[in-house]
Amino acid sequence: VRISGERTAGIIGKITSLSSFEPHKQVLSLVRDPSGAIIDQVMVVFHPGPYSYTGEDLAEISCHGNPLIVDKIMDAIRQTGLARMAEKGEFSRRAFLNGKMDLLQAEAVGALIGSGTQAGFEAAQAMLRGKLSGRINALSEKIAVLLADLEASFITEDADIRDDTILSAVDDIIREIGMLLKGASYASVLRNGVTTTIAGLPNVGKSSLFNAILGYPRAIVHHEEGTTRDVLRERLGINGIDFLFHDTAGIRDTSSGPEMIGVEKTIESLRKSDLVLYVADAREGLKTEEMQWLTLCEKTIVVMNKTDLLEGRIREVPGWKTIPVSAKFHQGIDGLFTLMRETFPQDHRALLLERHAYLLGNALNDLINGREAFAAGLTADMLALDLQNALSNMRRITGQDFDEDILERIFSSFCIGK
Ligand SMILES: Nc1nc2c(ncn2[C@@H]2O[C@H](COP(=O)(O)OP(=O)(O)OP(=O)(O)O)[C@@H](O)[C@H]2O)c(=O)[nH]1
Ligand SMILES: [Mg+2]
Repeated sequence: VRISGERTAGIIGKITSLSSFEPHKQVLSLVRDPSGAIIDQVMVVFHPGPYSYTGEDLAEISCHGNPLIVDKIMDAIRQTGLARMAEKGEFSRRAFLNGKMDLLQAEAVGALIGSGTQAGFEAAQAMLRGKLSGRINALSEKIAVLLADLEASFITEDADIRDDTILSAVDDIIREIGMLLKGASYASVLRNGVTTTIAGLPNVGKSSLFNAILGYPRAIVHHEEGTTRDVLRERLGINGIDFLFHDTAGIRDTSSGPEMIGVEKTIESLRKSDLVLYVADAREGLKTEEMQWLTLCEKTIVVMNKTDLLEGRIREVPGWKTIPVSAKFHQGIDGLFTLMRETFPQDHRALLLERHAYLLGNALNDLINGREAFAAGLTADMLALDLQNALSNMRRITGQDFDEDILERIFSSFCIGK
Protein backbone atom coordinates (compact mmCIF):
# COMPACT_ATOMS: atom_id res chain seq x y z
CA VAL A 1 0.00 0.00 0.00
CA ARG A 2 1.44 3.31 -1.11
CA ILE A 3 0.68 6.76 0.26
CA SER A 4 1.99 9.97 -1.28
CA GLY A 5 1.64 13.62 -0.28
CA GLU A 6 2.39 16.01 2.55
CA ARG A 7 0.07 14.27 5.02
CA THR A 8 1.79 10.91 4.62
CA ALA A 9 3.69 11.00 7.92
CA GLY A 10 0.53 12.02 9.78
CA ILE A 11 -1.41 9.10 8.32
CA ILE A 12 1.29 6.58 9.23
CA GLY A 13 1.35 8.04 12.75
CA LYS A 14 -2.38 7.44 13.10
CA ILE A 15 -2.59 3.85 11.89
CA THR A 16 0.71 2.61 13.39
CA SER A 17 2.61 3.35 16.56
CA LEU A 18 5.41 4.99 14.58
CA SER A 19 6.03 8.69 15.10
CA SER A 20 9.45 9.32 13.61
CA PHE A 21 11.13 7.73 10.65
CA GLU A 22 14.62 7.06 9.46
CA PRO A 23 14.39 7.83 5.73
CA HIS A 24 14.32 4.87 3.33
CA LYS A 25 14.59 2.32 6.12
CA GLN A 26 12.05 -0.44 6.62
CA VAL A 27 10.68 -0.83 10.13
CA LEU A 28 8.37 -3.37 11.65
CA SER A 29 5.05 -2.14 12.99
CA LEU A 30 1.46 -3.07 13.71
CA VAL A 31 -1.39 -1.51 11.76
CA ARG A 32 -4.60 -0.90 13.71
CA ASP A 33 -8.09 0.11 12.66
CA PRO A 34 -9.74 3.18 14.28
CA SER A 35 -11.11 1.03 17.13
CA GLY A 36 -7.59 -0.07 17.97
CA ALA A 37 -7.96 -3.63 16.68
CA ILE A 38 -4.83 -5.05 15.07
CA ILE A 39 -5.13 -5.57 11.30
CA ASP A 40 -1.68 -6.92 10.53
CA GLN A 41 1.99 -6.84 11.33
CA VAL A 42 3.66 -4.92 8.50
CA MET A 43 6.87 -3.35 7.25
CA VAL A 44 6.78 0.39 6.73
CA VAL A 45 9.25 2.49 4.79
CA PHE A 46 9.17 6.28 4.57
CA HIS A 47 10.74 8.21 1.69
CA PRO A 48 10.79 11.96 2.42
CA GLY A 49 10.28 14.21 -0.60
CA PRO A 50 11.92 14.99 -2.91
CA TYR A 51 13.82 11.70 -2.57
CA SER A 52 10.91 9.49 -3.56
CA TYR A 53 9.22 8.14 -6.68
CA THR A 54 6.64 10.93 -6.72
CA GLY A 55 8.96 13.61 -5.39
CA GLU A 56 6.58 14.02 -2.41
CA ASP A 57 6.66 12.39 1.01
CA LEU A 58 5.85 8.77 0.26
CA ALA A 59 5.32 5.72 2.44
CA GLU A 60 4.99 2.08 1.50
CA ILE A 61 3.36 -0.49 3.73
CA SER A 62 4.10 -4.16 3.02
CA CYS A 63 1.49 -6.38 4.60
CA HIS A 64 0.72 -10.08 4.32
CA GLY A 65 -0.49 -10.94 0.86
CA ASN A 66 -4.19 -11.24 1.43
CA PRO A 67 -6.59 -8.88 -0.41
CA LEU A 68 -8.76 -8.77 2.72
CA ILE A 69 -5.86 -7.36 4.76
CA VAL A 70 -5.08 -4.84 2.01
CA ASP A 71 -8.72 -3.71 2.02
CA LYS A 72 -8.71 -3.29 5.81
CA ILE A 73 -5.50 -1.23 5.70
CA MET A 74 -6.95 0.91 2.90
CA ASP A 75 -10.06 1.43 5.02
CA ALA A 76 -8.00 2.42 8.05
CA ILE A 77 -6.14 4.97 5.91
CA ARG A 78 -9.37 6.36 4.45
CA GLN A 79 -10.87 6.70 7.91
CA THR A 80 -8.07 9.02 9.02
CA GLY A 81 -9.76 11.48 6.66
CA LEU A 82 -6.35 12.53 5.43
CA ALA A 83 -6.22 10.59 2.16
CA ARG A 84 -8.30 9.54 -0.81
CA MET A 85 -7.86 6.71 -3.30
CA ALA A 86 -5.29 7.39 -5.99
CA GLU A 87 -6.45 7.77 -9.54
CA LYS A 88 -5.08 5.58 -12.30
CA GLY A 89 -1.41 6.34 -12.84
CA GLU A 90 -1.52 9.18 -10.31
CA PHE A 91 1.80 8.28 -8.67
CA SER A 92 3.57 8.43 -12.02
CA ARG A 93 1.64 11.55 -12.96
CA ARG A 94 2.82 13.32 -9.81
CA ALA A 95 6.35 12.07 -10.48
CA PHE A 96 6.15 13.70 -13.91
CA LEU A 97 4.67 16.96 -12.60
CA ASN A 98 7.33 17.11 -9.88
CA GLY A 99 10.09 16.67 -12.46
CA LYS A 100 11.16 13.21 -11.28
CA MET A 101 10.80 11.81 -14.79
CA ASP A 102 9.83 13.06 -18.21
CA LEU A 103 6.73 11.98 -20.05
CA LEU A 104 8.59 9.34 -22.05
CA GLN A 105 9.86 7.73 -18.88
CA ALA A 106 6.40 7.78 -17.33
CA GLU A 107 5.11 6.02 -20.42
CA ALA A 108 7.99 3.56 -20.12
CA VAL A 109 6.63 2.57 -16.72
CA GLY A 110 3.35 1.70 -18.42
CA ALA A 111 5.14 -0.12 -21.25
CA LEU A 112 7.27 -2.04 -18.78
CA ILE A 113 4.24 -3.29 -16.91
CA GLY A 114 2.49 -4.18 -20.17
CA SER A 115 5.42 -5.73 -22.02
CA GLY A 116 4.71 -9.27 -23.14
CA THR A 117 8.09 -10.17 -24.60
CA GLN A 118 11.71 -10.19 -23.50
CA ALA A 119 12.66 -7.73 -26.26
CA GLY A 120 9.76 -5.45 -25.31
CA PHE A 121 10.81 -5.61 -21.70
CA GLU A 122 14.37 -4.60 -22.58
CA ALA A 123 13.18 -1.77 -24.82
CA ALA A 124 10.92 -0.42 -22.07
CA GLN A 125 13.82 -0.65 -19.61
CA ALA A 126 15.99 1.40 -21.96
CA MET A 127 13.21 3.96 -22.31
CA LEU A 128 12.81 4.14 -18.54
CA ARG A 129 16.52 4.81 -18.16
CA GLY A 130 16.01 7.76 -20.48
CA LYS A 131 17.71 6.47 -23.61
CA LEU A 132 15.01 7.67 -25.96
CA SER A 133 14.59 10.90 -23.99
CA GLY A 134 18.28 11.54 -24.58
CA ARG A 135 17.94 11.11 -28.33
CA ILE A 136 14.81 13.26 -28.50
CA ASN A 137 16.39 15.99 -26.36
CA ALA A 138 19.54 16.00 -28.48
CA LEU A 139 17.42 16.42 -31.61
CA SER A 140 15.34 19.18 -30.00
CA GLU A 141 18.57 20.91 -29.03
CA LYS A 142 19.82 20.78 -32.63
CA ILE A 143 16.59 22.31 -33.89
CA ALA A 144 16.70 24.97 -31.17
CA VAL A 145 20.29 25.92 -32.01
CA LEU A 146 19.52 26.18 -35.71
CA LEU A 147 16.45 28.26 -34.93
CA ALA A 148 18.47 30.59 -32.73
CA ASP A 149 21.12 31.04 -35.43
CA LEU A 150 18.44 31.73 -37.98
CA GLU A 151 16.67 34.26 -35.78
CA ALA A 152 19.97 35.96 -34.95
CA SER A 153 20.59 36.40 -38.65
CA PHE A 154 17.34 38.36 -38.97
CA ILE A 155 18.52 40.90 -36.39
CA THR A 156 22.18 41.37 -37.18
CA GLU A 157 22.38 41.34 -40.91
CA ASP A 158 26.08 40.68 -40.90
CA ALA A 159 25.68 37.44 -38.89
CA ASP A 160 26.11 35.58 -42.09
CA ILE A 161 24.66 32.10 -42.06
CA ARG A 162 24.92 30.46 -45.44
CA ASP A 163 21.98 28.82 -47.12
CA ASP A 164 23.76 25.55 -47.74
CA THR A 165 24.84 25.38 -44.09
CA ILE A 166 21.21 25.74 -43.04
CA LEU A 167 20.03 23.14 -45.52
CA SER A 168 22.62 20.59 -44.51
CA ALA A 169 21.78 21.12 -40.81
CA VAL A 170 18.08 20.57 -41.56
CA ASP A 171 18.94 17.50 -43.63
CA ASP A 172 20.91 16.06 -40.73
CA ILE A 173 17.96 16.38 -38.40
CA ILE A 174 15.57 14.98 -41.01
CA ARG A 175 17.82 11.96 -41.44
CA GLU A 176 18.05 11.31 -37.70
CA ILE A 177 14.32 11.56 -37.15
CA GLY A 178 13.81 9.27 -40.13
CA MET A 179 16.08 6.70 -38.51
CA LEU A 180 14.24 6.90 -35.22
CA LEU A 181 10.94 6.43 -37.00
CA LYS A 182 12.20 3.37 -38.82
CA GLY A 183 12.41 1.64 -35.45
CA ALA A 184 8.79 2.54 -34.77
CA SER A 185 7.21 -0.30 -36.67
CA TYR A 186 8.79 -2.65 -34.19
CA ALA A 187 6.96 -1.22 -31.19
CA SER A 188 3.93 -3.48 -31.50
CA VAL A 189 6.22 -6.42 -32.18
CA LEU A 190 8.09 -5.67 -28.97
CA ARG A 191 4.88 -5.38 -27.03
CA ASN A 192 2.95 -8.33 -28.39
CA GLY A 193 5.44 -10.56 -30.16
CA VAL A 194 5.64 -11.16 -33.90
CA THR A 195 2.22 -12.10 -35.21
CA THR A 196 3.00 -14.82 -37.75
CA THR A 197 0.52 -16.41 -40.13
CA ILE A 198 1.10 -19.75 -41.83
CA ALA A 199 -0.81 -19.68 -45.11
CA GLY A 200 -0.90 -21.40 -48.48
CA LEU A 201 -3.09 -23.49 -50.77
CA PRO A 202 -5.03 -26.42 -49.27
CA ASN A 203 -3.05 -29.51 -48.32
CA VAL A 204 0.44 -28.07 -48.81
CA GLY A 205 1.30 -28.93 -45.19
CA LYS A 206 0.54 -25.76 -43.24
CA SER A 207 -0.69 -27.60 -40.18
CA SER A 208 2.24 -30.00 -40.43
CA LEU A 209 4.60 -27.01 -40.41
CA PHE A 210 2.72 -25.46 -37.47
CA ASN A 211 3.19 -28.70 -35.53
CA ALA A 212 6.84 -29.05 -36.55
CA ILE A 213 7.53 -25.50 -35.34
CA LEU A 214 5.80 -26.06 -32.01
CA GLY A 215 7.35 -29.49 -31.59
CA TYR A 216 4.11 -31.29 -30.78
CA PRO A 217 0.95 -32.25 -32.75
CA ARG A 218 -1.21 -29.23 -31.96
CA ALA A 219 -3.19 -29.14 -35.23
CA ILE A 220 -4.98 -31.91 -37.07
CA VAL A 221 -3.10 -33.08 -40.15
CA HIS A 222 -4.93 -35.03 -42.83
CA HIS A 223 -4.38 -36.04 -46.42
CA GLU A 224 -7.72 -34.56 -47.43
CA GLU A 225 -7.94 -30.90 -48.40
CA GLY A 226 -9.77 -28.44 -46.19
CA THR A 227 -8.76 -29.97 -42.87
CA THR A 228 -8.12 -26.69 -41.06
CA ARG A 229 -11.07 -24.30 -40.87
CA ASP A 230 -10.58 -22.23 -37.76
CA VAL A 231 -7.45 -20.22 -37.08
CA LEU A 232 -5.28 -21.91 -34.44
CA ARG A 233 -2.92 -19.78 -32.34
CA GLU A 234 0.17 -20.68 -30.34
CA ARG A 235 3.03 -18.62 -28.91
CA LEU A 236 6.67 -19.69 -29.11
CA GLY A 237 9.85 -17.83 -28.17
CA ILE A 238 12.66 -18.23 -30.71
CA ASN A 239 16.05 -16.84 -29.66
CA GLY A 240 14.63 -14.07 -27.52
CA ILE A 241 11.73 -13.01 -29.73
CA ASP A 242 8.17 -14.15 -29.20
CA PHE A 243 6.32 -15.36 -32.26
CA LEU A 244 2.57 -15.79 -32.15
CA PHE A 245 1.80 -18.42 -34.81
CA HIS A 246 -1.52 -18.72 -36.62
CA ASP A 247 -2.33 -21.87 -38.57
CA THR A 248 -5.01 -21.06 -41.14
CA ALA A 249 -7.38 -22.65 -43.63
CA GLY A 250 -5.98 -23.21 -47.13
CA ILE A 251 -6.64 -20.36 -49.53
CA ARG A 252 -8.87 -21.35 -52.40
CA ASP A 253 -10.79 -19.10 -54.78
CA THR A 254 -13.63 -21.50 -55.50
CA SER A 255 -14.59 -22.41 -51.97
CA SER A 256 -18.04 -21.96 -50.50
CA GLY A 257 -19.81 -22.50 -47.18
CA PRO A 258 -17.81 -22.87 -43.97
CA GLU A 259 -14.59 -23.29 -45.90
CA MET A 260 -15.06 -19.92 -47.56
CA ILE A 261 -15.46 -18.28 -44.16
CA GLY A 262 -12.17 -19.95 -43.25
CA VAL A 263 -10.51 -18.44 -46.31
CA GLU A 264 -11.80 -14.99 -45.42
CA LYS A 265 -10.34 -15.39 -41.95
CA THR A 266 -7.02 -16.39 -43.50
CA ILE A 267 -6.88 -13.28 -45.67
CA GLU A 268 -7.75 -11.12 -42.70
CA SER A 269 -5.01 -12.81 -40.70
CA LEU A 270 -2.49 -12.19 -43.50
CA ARG A 271 -3.27 -8.50 -43.50
CA LYS A 272 -2.81 -8.14 -39.76
CA SER A 273 0.41 -10.12 -39.53
CA ASP A 274 3.95 -8.94 -38.91
CA LEU A 275 5.26 -12.00 -40.74
CA VAL A 276 3.80 -14.56 -43.15
CA LEU A 277 5.15 -18.04 -43.73
CA TYR A 278 3.69 -18.84 -47.12
CA VAL A 279 3.79 -22.61 -47.63
CA ALA A 280 3.90 -24.27 -51.04
CA ASP A 281 4.39 -27.83 -52.19
CA ALA A 282 8.00 -27.94 -53.38
CA ARG A 283 7.03 -30.26 -56.22
CA GLU A 284 4.58 -27.74 -57.63
CA GLY A 285 6.37 -24.51 -56.81
CA LEU A 286 4.44 -21.29 -56.53
CA LYS A 287 1.58 -20.71 -58.97
CA THR A 288 1.11 -17.33 -60.62
CA GLU A 289 -2.24 -16.77 -58.96
CA GLU A 290 -0.61 -17.23 -55.57
CA MET A 291 1.63 -14.19 -55.94
CA GLN A 292 -1.22 -11.95 -54.70
CA TRP A 293 -1.05 -13.59 -51.26
CA LEU A 294 2.62 -12.74 -50.82
CA THR A 295 2.14 -9.00 -50.78
CA LEU A 296 -0.59 -8.71 -48.14
CA CYS A 297 1.98 -8.54 -45.36
CA GLU A 298 5.16 -6.47 -45.25
CA LYS A 299 7.37 -9.49 -44.52
CA THR A 300 6.82 -12.85 -46.15
CA ILE A 301 8.96 -15.98 -46.25
CA VAL A 302 8.13 -18.66 -48.85
CA VAL A 303 8.40 -22.13 -47.33
CA MET A 304 8.84 -24.92 -49.88
CA ASN A 305 7.48 -27.98 -48.10
CA LYS A 306 7.55 -31.73 -48.76
CA THR A 307 11.15 -31.62 -50.04
CA ASP A 308 11.38 -35.31 -49.06
CA LEU A 309 9.12 -36.05 -52.04
CA LEU A 310 10.97 -33.71 -54.37
CA GLU A 311 13.20 -35.01 -57.10
CA GLY A 312 15.50 -32.34 -58.40
CA ARG A 313 15.96 -28.79 -57.16
CA ILE A 314 13.42 -26.45 -55.60
CA ARG A 315 12.20 -23.60 -57.71
CA GLU A 316 13.24 -20.32 -56.06
CA VAL A 317 10.72 -17.50 -56.16
CA PRO A 318 12.57 -14.44 -57.44
CA GLY A 319 12.29 -11.52 -55.05
CA TRP A 320 11.22 -13.61 -52.07
CA LYS A 321 13.13 -15.33 -49.33
CA THR A 322 12.62 -19.02 -49.97
CA ILE A 323 13.46 -21.91 -47.65
CA PRO A 324 13.12 -25.68 -48.25
CA VAL A 325 11.69 -27.84 -45.45
CA SER A 326 10.05 -31.15 -44.84
CA ALA A 327 7.47 -30.49 -42.15
CA LYS A 328 6.55 -34.13 -41.88
CA PHE A 329 10.14 -35.16 -41.14
CA HIS A 330 11.08 -31.97 -39.21
CA GLN A 331 13.81 -31.07 -41.69
CA GLY A 332 14.90 -27.49 -42.31
CA ILE A 333 13.00 -26.07 -39.32
CA ASP A 334 16.16 -24.68 -37.68
CA GLY A 335 17.05 -22.92 -40.92
CA LEU A 336 13.57 -21.45 -41.00
CA PHE A 337 14.00 -20.21 -37.41
CA THR A 338 17.27 -18.51 -38.31
CA LEU A 339 15.66 -16.80 -41.28
CA MET A 340 12.69 -15.66 -39.18
CA ARG A 341 14.97 -14.32 -36.50
CA GLU A 342 17.05 -12.42 -39.08
CA THR A 343 13.89 -10.80 -40.37
CA PHE A 344 13.52 -9.03 -37.02
CA PRO A 345 16.98 -7.66 -36.24
CA GLN A 346 17.73 -6.83 -32.65
CA ASP A 347 19.36 -3.46 -33.29
CA HIS A 348 16.01 -1.70 -33.53
CA ARG A 349 15.77 -1.44 -29.79
CA ALA A 350 14.19 2.01 -29.47
CA LEU A 351 10.64 1.51 -28.35
CA LEU A 352 8.41 4.14 -29.90
CA LEU A 353 4.82 4.23 -28.82
CA GLU A 354 2.22 5.47 -31.29
CA ARG A 355 2.16 8.89 -29.65
CA HIS A 356 5.89 9.34 -30.17
CA ALA A 357 5.77 8.11 -33.76
CA TYR A 358 2.91 10.52 -34.46
CA LEU A 359 4.71 13.54 -33.03
CA LEU A 360 8.00 12.58 -34.66
CA GLY A 361 6.13 12.25 -37.96
CA ASN A 362 4.70 15.75 -37.48
CA ALA A 363 8.13 17.16 -36.71
CA LEU A 364 9.55 15.42 -39.76
CA ASN A 365 6.85 16.92 -41.99
CA ASP A 366 7.49 20.39 -40.57
CA LEU A 367 11.18 20.05 -41.34
CA ILE A 368 10.64 18.65 -44.83
CA ASN A 369 8.14 21.39 -45.68
CA GLY A 370 10.45 24.08 -44.36
CA ARG A 371 13.42 22.67 -46.17
CA GLU A 372 11.63 22.42 -49.51
CA ALA A 373 10.20 25.91 -49.30
CA PHE A 374 13.58 27.33 -48.32
CA ALA A 375 15.39 25.47 -51.09
CA ALA A 376 12.77 26.81 -53.52
CA GLY A 377 13.69 30.34 -52.53
CA LEU A 378 11.24 31.25 -49.76
CA THR A 379 12.57 33.49 -47.01
CA ALA A 380 14.30 32.23 -43.90
CA ASP A 381 11.54 33.45 -41.58
CA MET A 382 9.22 30.90 -43.17
CA LEU A 383 11.74 28.20 -42.38
CA ALA A 384 11.98 29.53 -38.82
CA LEU A 385 8.24 29.05 -38.45
CA ASP A 386 8.49 25.43 -39.53
CA LEU A 387 11.42 24.87 -37.20
CA GLN A 388 9.35 26.26 -34.33
CA ASN A 389 6.55 23.83 -35.13
CA ALA A 390 8.99 20.94 -35.33
CA LEU A 391 10.50 21.93 -32.00
CA SER A 392 7.14 22.12 -30.32
CA ASN A 393 6.25 18.64 -31.63
CA MET A 394 9.52 17.28 -30.26
CA ARG A 395 8.97 18.90 -26.87
CA ARG A 396 5.56 17.32 -26.58
CA ILE A 397 7.17 13.89 -26.81
CA THR A 398 9.17 14.34 -23.63
CA GLY A 399 6.51 16.49 -22.01
CA GLN A 400 8.43 19.78 -21.93
CA ASP A 401 5.22 21.00 -23.56
CA PHE A 402 2.05 19.27 -22.46
CA ASP A 403 -1.64 19.81 -21.85
CA GLU A 404 -4.08 18.20 -19.42
CA ASP A 405 -5.67 16.14 -22.19
CA ILE A 406 -2.52 14.29 -23.02
CA LEU A 407 -1.73 13.59 -19.36
CA GLU A 408 -5.24 12.26 -18.95
CA ARG A 409 -4.88 9.98 -21.93
CA ILE A 410 -1.48 8.64 -20.91
CA PHE A 411 -2.07 8.07 -17.23
CA SER A 412 -5.61 6.75 -17.49
CA SER A 413 -4.19 3.68 -19.23
CA PHE A 414 -2.15 2.89 -16.11
CA CYS A 415 -3.56 0.92 -13.25
CA ILE A 416 -4.27 2.35 -9.83
CA GLY A 417 -1.18 2.42 -7.66
CA LYS A 418 1.28 3.07 -10.51
N1 LIG B 1 5.80 -36.37 -47.50
C1 LIG B 1 5.41 -35.31 -46.87
N2 LIG B 1 4.09 -35.15 -46.59
C2 LIG B 1 3.71 -34.04 -45.93
C3 LIG B 1 4.64 -33.06 -45.51
N3 LIG B 1 3.95 -32.08 -44.87
C4 LIG B 1 2.66 -32.44 -44.90
N4 LIG B 1 2.50 -33.63 -45.53
C5 LIG B 1 1.24 -34.34 -45.76
O1 LIG B 1 0.37 -33.53 -46.51
C6 LIG B 1 -1.00 -33.73 -46.11
C7 LIG B 1 -1.62 -32.42 -45.72
O2 LIG B 1 -0.97 -31.93 -44.56
P1 LIG B 1 -1.60 -30.80 -43.65
O3 LIG B 1 -0.53 -30.38 -42.71
O4 LIG B 1 -2.89 -31.24 -43.10
O5 LIG B 1 -1.83 -29.70 -44.75
P2 LIG B 1 -2.59 -28.30 -44.60
O6 LIG B 1 -1.93 -27.36 -45.53
O7 LIG B 1 -2.71 -27.91 -43.21
O8 LIG B 1 -3.99 -28.71 -45.20
P3 LIG B 1 -5.40 -27.92 -45.03
O9 LIG B 1 -5.55 -27.51 -43.61
O10 LIG B 1 -6.39 -28.96 -45.43
O11 LIG B 1 -5.37 -26.78 -45.98
C8 LIG B 1 -0.93 -34.74 -44.96
O12 LIG B 1 -1.21 -35.99 -45.46
C9 LIG B 1 0.50 -34.61 -44.47
O13 LIG B 1 0.98 -35.80 -43.88
C10 LIG B 1 6.01 -33.27 -45.81
O14 LIG B 1 6.90 -32.49 -45.49
N5 LIG B 1 6.33 -34.40 -46.49
MG1 LIG C 1 -4.31 -27.51 -42.03
